[in-house]
Amino acid sequence: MTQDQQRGAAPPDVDVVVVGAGFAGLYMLYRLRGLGLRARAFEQASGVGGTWWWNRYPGARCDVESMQYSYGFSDELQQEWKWSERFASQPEILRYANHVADRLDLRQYISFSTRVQAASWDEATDLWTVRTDKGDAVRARHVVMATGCLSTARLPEIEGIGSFGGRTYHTGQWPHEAVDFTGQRVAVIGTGSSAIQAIPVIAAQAAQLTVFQRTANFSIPSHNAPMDEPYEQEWKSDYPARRAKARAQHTGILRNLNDKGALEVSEEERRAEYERRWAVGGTAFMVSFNDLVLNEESNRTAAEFVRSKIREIVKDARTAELLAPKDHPIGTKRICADTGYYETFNRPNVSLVDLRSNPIERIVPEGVKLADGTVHAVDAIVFATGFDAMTGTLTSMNISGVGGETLAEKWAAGPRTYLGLCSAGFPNLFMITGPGSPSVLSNMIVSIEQHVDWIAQCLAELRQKGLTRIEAEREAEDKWVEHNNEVAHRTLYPRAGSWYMGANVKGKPRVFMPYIGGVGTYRKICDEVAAESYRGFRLGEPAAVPA
Ligand code: N01
Repeated sequence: MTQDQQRGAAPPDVDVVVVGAGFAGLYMLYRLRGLGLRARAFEQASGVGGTWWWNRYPGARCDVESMQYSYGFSDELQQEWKWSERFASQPEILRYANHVADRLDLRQYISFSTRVQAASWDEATDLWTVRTDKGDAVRARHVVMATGCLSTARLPEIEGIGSFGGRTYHTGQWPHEAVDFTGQRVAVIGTGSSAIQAIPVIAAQAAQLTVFQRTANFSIPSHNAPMDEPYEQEWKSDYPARRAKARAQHTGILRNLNDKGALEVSEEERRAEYERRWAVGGTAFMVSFNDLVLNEESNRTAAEFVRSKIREIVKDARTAELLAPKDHPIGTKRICADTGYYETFNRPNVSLVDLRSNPIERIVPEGVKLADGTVHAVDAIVFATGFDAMTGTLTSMNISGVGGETLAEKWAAGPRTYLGLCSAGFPNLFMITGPGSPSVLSNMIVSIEQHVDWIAQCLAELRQKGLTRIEAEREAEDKWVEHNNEVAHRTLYPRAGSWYMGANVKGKPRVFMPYIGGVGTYRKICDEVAAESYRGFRLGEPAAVPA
C-alpha cells in the first residue's frame, strides 16, 4: 500500500510538475523520465528555449563561447552538434534547444502556451496543486521551477509609454516576425548587455538612432568569428575532461586564468596583459588578474584601461566621456561583450543622450521628452530596460506554502533560500539556479546541469526510501543567506546599483542575490549536503491527516 493510500489520499496526477521549458526545464524533464517518474512541464511560450525563445532582438548572442555554452551531459549531443560561430547567435541557440527537445523526444511532456498562475501546497497530503491559465489543476508530489533568472521583462517607470504614436519593443519580448527599422528614427532606452548588442545592428539599419543612456557600461569586444575547425576539434576530442575541469572553475567556464594580482606586476606588464586580453576579446577580460573584483585599486587599473580604449575608439570627445563608465567598479555590473558598440557612436546617424544631466520626463505621442523640454521625435522605441531578475518570476506566480504563506510574502525583504535550491516553508519545491546559487554569475548551462543532477539524485533517493517530503530547515537557510551575504561583501560587487542587487526595480530590497562563492566550491557544498543525508533538510515526516 502506498503512503497516499495509507493516508486515504488520492495519488498525485504526476510525480513532478516542471515549470518552464528552457535549458533547465528540458534537461530536468529528461532526467525525470530517465528515473521513470511521471512529469509534466508547463511553458508559457509556444516553443522551447526559454530566454532564447524570448530575446530575439537584433544582435542577440551568447557571451560564453559556443563550445562551452551547451549541454555536457550527453557525449552524443556534444559531438553531433556543430556551432557555426565562436559566440553563437540567438537563432542558432534556439535551433540547438529545438534539436535537443526533438532528439530526446521531450515535447510530448510539455504543455506549451500555458502559463502557471498558482501553486499551492497541501500539508495534509504532501502535494502541490499547480494551476494554469488553461484551467489545469494538476496535483504533483514535487514542483521544479525551471523559470530562469531573467524571464520577467521590465518596462521602466516612465509616464506616457501608452501614449506613444509609433511602435514600441522590449528586447526581452521581441516579436517573432522580422522588425525592419529601415528609414526609421529609432530610440533605444537603456545601455545594458541587450542594448549593447542591439545598438550596432539597429544603427546599421535605421535612418537615425538615438541612444538614451542613464548609466554607462563597460564592454569588451567579443571578436566573434566563424567557428575555427581545429579549435572545434580540439574541444570535441577532449570534451569530457574539459567539461569536468569547467565544472570545478569559479564561473563554470574554462578560461585563461592568471594567478597574479594586478598590482603584483609592473605598469607595462599590466598594460600588456590588458592589451592581450582585449585583442582576444570576450568577458575573460575580467580574469586578466586574480583580484579585479576584490581589490579596488586593481579594479581601477582595469577600468582605466577600458576607459582609455573607449577614448581611443570614439572620435567625439564628449560622447567618449559619456560612454566611459565612472560610477561603478568594472565587472560589478554584468560586464558586456560587443561587436562594434563604441565604434557605432562614430556613425553620423547615431547620437547619445545623457539622462543623468537631462532625464526623461515622459514619453509623448511623437517620442521622448526630456526634463529640459527637448522632444526627440522617433518612429519606434526599443526598451532595453532589463528584467525583474532572479525573483520577479517566482514571486509573481502566487506560490503558497505551509500555512498559506506566499513566496512573495516570505521574500519581501529579499530572497531566502537554502543553497538557492529550496526555501523553508515550501516543501517539495525546487528552484533551478534560484537566488542563493551561482546562477547568473556562471555559465548558466553548467549551473543548470548541476542543479538538475542534484534534484534528480535527491528525488531518486526519496523514492528509494519511501519518503514523500523534503523541506529546507529555517536554521540552515538562515545560515546560507548569511554566508551568501558575507561572501558577496568580500567583493566589490555590492558597490554597484546592479540588478544583481535588485537595484533596477523600484522598491525591491537591495540584497546581493546570486552566490559568489564559485561554481566549483558550491558544487562541493551541495554534494556534501546530499552525502550527509541532506544536511539542513527535513525529510519524510508526512504530516498527520486531519481527523
Ligand atoms: O538589462 P540591464 P539587459 N530610464 O538591466 C536602463 C543578460 N544578458 O537586458 O543601469 C533609463 O542590464 C538601465 O540603466 P541603469 C545579462 O546577464 C546576457 O541589458 O539602471 N534607462 C540599463 O542601462 C544581462 O546583465 C547577454 O541606470 C533605464 C538598462 O536599462 C542581463 O541579461 C545579452 C531605465 C537595463 O540593463 C540583463 O541585460 C543580453 C529608465 N527608467 C542580456 N530603467 C549575453 O549573453 C532601466 N534603464 C551577451
